[in-house]
Amino acid sequence: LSTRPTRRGALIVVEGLDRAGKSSQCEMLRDFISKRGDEVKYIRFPDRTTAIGKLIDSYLRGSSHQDDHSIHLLFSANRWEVAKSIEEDIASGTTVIVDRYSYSGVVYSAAKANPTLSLEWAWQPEIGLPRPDICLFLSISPEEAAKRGGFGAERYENETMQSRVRELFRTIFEKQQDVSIIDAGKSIEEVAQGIQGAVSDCIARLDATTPLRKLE
Ligand code: Z5A
Ligand code: MG
Repeated sequence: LSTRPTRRGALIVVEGLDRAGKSSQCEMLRDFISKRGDEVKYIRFPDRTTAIGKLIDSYLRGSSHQDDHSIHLLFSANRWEVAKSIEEDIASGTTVIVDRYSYSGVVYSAAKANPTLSLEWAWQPEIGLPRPDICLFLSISPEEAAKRGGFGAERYENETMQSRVRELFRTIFEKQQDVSIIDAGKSIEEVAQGIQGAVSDCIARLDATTPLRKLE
């Protein structure tokens, strides 16, 4: 009988602006980790399938209105509703890849420049959520992003929002630890290689005694 404790999974977050290639890279990373022989799951926020997610979806599509604070708290609640299951997966050895997380949460809300919705206010409901072992920030210039198709029809897909979001991501990631900035303007394969290198290093550093931390 082996007494070796199960090696816990890693919590990997992929963040970035619109069209940075987050979802494409999350899928490739899932396949890469799976080929290494590790259990892996890929989830995304917002999770539009839950009851809260349906409210968010309708808001993003412009079919319903929400107060800025109210929609912010719904995005956060949408993470809290799966926080426990993320922790359980990690504890049982499954690596979890997350497409957008609390960082998108605070940045898009604060970008609305609502006088009572600061970055600090926006961060409060995120405190206590599982903290990523690594956050990959896919950085892309507005020019590169535009080559990948113009703005879509959803609520935040316009020039003013996107440029404020860009500034705010820079502000929060300057202070954040465990962030790896990836140049997402390169080819899909080059970006994937950069991500795989950063993730392999992160996984190699984890052992069964490194607990999953919480956002603070
Ligand atoms: N939001 C919020 O306000 N609060 C929150 O708490 C959260 C989110 C979690 C919806 O998010 C909105 O919710 C979002 C933030 C807000 N608003 N905005 N803007 P979403 O994640 O559902 O949005 P999305 O539409 O799925 O993702 P995306 O950001 O627009 O795209 P992406 O996932 O980064 O990119 P992609 O789909 O992988 O690739 C885009 C295209 O580029 C596609 O045609 C690819 O084939 C192509 N591509 C990808 N990589 C490359 C490279 N390297 N070269 C060339 N072409 C490429
Ligand atoms: Mg996406």
